[in-house]
Amino acid sequence: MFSKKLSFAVLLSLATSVLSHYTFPDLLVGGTNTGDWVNVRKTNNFNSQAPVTDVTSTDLRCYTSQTNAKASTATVAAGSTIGFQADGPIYHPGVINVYMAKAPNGDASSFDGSGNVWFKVYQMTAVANGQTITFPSASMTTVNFQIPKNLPSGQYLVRVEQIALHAASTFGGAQFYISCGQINVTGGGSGTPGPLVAIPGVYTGNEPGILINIYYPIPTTYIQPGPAVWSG
Ligand SMILES: *[C@@H]1O[C@H](CO)[C@@H](O)[C@H](O)[C@H]1NC(C)=O
Ligand SMILES: [Cu+2]
Repeated sequence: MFSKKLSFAVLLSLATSVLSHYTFPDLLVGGTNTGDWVNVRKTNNFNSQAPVTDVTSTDLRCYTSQTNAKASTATVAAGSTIGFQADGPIYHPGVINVYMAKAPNGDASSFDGSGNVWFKVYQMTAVANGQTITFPSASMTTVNFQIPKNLPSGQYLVRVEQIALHAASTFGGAQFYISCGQINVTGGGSGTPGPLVAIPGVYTGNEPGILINIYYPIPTTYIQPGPAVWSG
């Protein structure tokens, strides 16, 4: 009886670990979920939910090399809070970044996000206090952030990334869960967002916040990958 229960528990946990990947298919605008893959470009992993692990791949950008998806563009006010919603709990311990890039021709739908065009608008890092390291994003389902008030009006790609770190102790082990939304920012200002980075290009995979064993020895500090947040 006991061993039967035990093996069921083991099976259940294996099943859970297979099913526990996730995607970010939804945009939250004005507190409303606008639907799956409506304002977010449908990613290659819409079925498998499998992550990107090669930081040099073009799929690190929007993960749409197979779908070639475009989305419709949501209008949002500068200074307002929007978000991404995952299709399940953001299960793996890790950290979050949100980047934006302005469509140079004013049209987010036709913008591929190439070039030194991405700036960071939000991050949720790990908290290391010398004894423990914790990951505030773990088990959340939404990532909310503010569109900087001084951001110039216009159309942008907005890209969420959760970097899952449970297997990050070997090179290429960190898992990137990514998607790109399309937004039309209105009522903006005259700020100059930066620093600007290319995606891929922003990471080598050797960053101390990407190539890291989060279990042993327990890290006493954590360095968030990517540039500083531009808050306008
Ligand atoms: C973006 O917002 C501007 C200003 O409100 C509006 O004129 C334009 O039609 C919007 N474009 C899209 C694609 O929503
Ligand atoms: Cu997973």
